[in-house]
Amino acid sequence: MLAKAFLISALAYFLYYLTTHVTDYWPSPIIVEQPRDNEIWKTRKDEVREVFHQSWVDYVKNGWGKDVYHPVSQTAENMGQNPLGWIIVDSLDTLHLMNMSEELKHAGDWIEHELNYDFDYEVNVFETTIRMLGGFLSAFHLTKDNLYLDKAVDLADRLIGGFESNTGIPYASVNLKTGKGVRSHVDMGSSSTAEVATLQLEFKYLSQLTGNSIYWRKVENIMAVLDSNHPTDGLVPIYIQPETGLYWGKLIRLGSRGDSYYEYLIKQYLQTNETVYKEMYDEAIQGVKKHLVRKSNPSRLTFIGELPNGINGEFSNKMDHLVCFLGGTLAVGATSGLTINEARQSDFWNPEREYQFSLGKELAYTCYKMYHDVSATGLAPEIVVFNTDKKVQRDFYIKPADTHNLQRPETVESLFYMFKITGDPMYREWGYEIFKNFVKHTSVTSGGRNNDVRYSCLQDVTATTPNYKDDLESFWFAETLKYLYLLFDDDVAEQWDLKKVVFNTEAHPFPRFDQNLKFKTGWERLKHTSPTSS
Ligand code: DMJ
Repeated sequence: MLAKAFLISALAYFLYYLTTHVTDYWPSPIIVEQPRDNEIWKTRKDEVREVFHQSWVDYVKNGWGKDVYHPVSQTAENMGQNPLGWIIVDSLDTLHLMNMSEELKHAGDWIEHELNYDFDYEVNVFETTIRMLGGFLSAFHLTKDNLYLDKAVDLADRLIGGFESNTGIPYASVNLKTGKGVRSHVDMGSSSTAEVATLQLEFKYLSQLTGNSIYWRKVENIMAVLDSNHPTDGLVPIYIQPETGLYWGKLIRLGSRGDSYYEYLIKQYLQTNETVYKEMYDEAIQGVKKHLVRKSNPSRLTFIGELPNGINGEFSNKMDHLVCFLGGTLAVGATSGLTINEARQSDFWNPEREYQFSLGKELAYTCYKMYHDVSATGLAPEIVVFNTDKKVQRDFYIKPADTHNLQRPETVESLFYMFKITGDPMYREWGYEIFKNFVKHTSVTSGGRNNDVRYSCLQDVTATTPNYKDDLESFWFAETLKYLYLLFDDDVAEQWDLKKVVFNTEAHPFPRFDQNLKFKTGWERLKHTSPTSS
């Protein structure tokens, strides 16, 4: 027994001696260092930056200054006779976020010396507002460079002519030189509801910056006219007539032409704290719950369908990828930009907010599945149709005309919000999976002028061989890569913090106005008498 104890202590001493005295001669054990979580996400964030950089360098080399770029053929053109800065202005704040200072300077110089909106050309009021005006305003917010504010004012003064209808509901387009509004050439001249109700953050911020009330008054009037239609359960048809201010047609959906009406209700509230918009939003979300939410079979994925013939018409199981903005918007609306734990402890927390938050979570999952379940690429198509038939064992199918992927942001946008609000790393993992699939299937690596790596929209996410669309949307730079970068980012600067900023629908961050509101809503909701529509 004694001998055994002696042997054990001798061995222990021997080992101790070896490790403390002869380490130089002893091979050190191979310790595989597991990268800490934040290192993994820093690496992944850098991967997003690298993809942005490759895409950007290719655009600079082969399409610089042009509004429309084709990354496969590496050709480019403008939409009109002169450039609008479509890609450059939309990308300013992402260049700033990713610390690409040389590229940002290059962009700023081009804007200063080459960009002039004084030409005879009709632009879409909404697209030009969210991308160009929004791009200038967030660039000003981040850099405080007056160049961007001056450009914003010049552009806004041209766009505002498009609001001069009988009712103040903007026409679809406006001539940049004359400031004259132009009715849509289709849909009986009506404008899209989402388009006229997605100008408010931009024009209100401009009023707040300049002290000029005109921008604010014009856009809040639109909200008053829309609300005076008394939409049933807060759900609005997707067209509106500028001359009468009445909704046109019956189609209700949260996809194309309807989407950001709902988004800007809550975002106007987040921006200015004006309760009238929160009231309208809550009403609309109640309407969504009552009329549009369904579960798929077999997995019971929550989805949002459409009502082609209005509230009392039949239900359609179709859901645009565009609807995927809603998950994140519901979450940030419910918590007002706080984390879920902070929000649940606040005085404002209530069952309605809890419902909105949980619906947001369910939708974010559904939208992730719209990527994950497409086996050929792991990328979502433009539109899916959900299955609610108990006999069919497939949650959704894709019609042949809807198989394309425009590298849209809505799903990764929602994952960004869900992660910031819940802190659950699962959302980052989902985002990374989607990012890797974008890299794998939308990168173009062969041919072209310089053989550079670049990224393109796809024709068909169900095809196993690359099927490029040869287009690059400016929101690839402005939104998709920005939200992915922010999703993986652990040190978000204040200028990007959800408690301090609200993102416009094109992912341009504007400050939330706290106490220093220069203007206030000047209209009140009217009592409902009878529903109106043309
Ligand atoms: C963007 O221009 C905006 O996010 C808009 O609200 C919807 N469509 C695109 C992105 O898909």
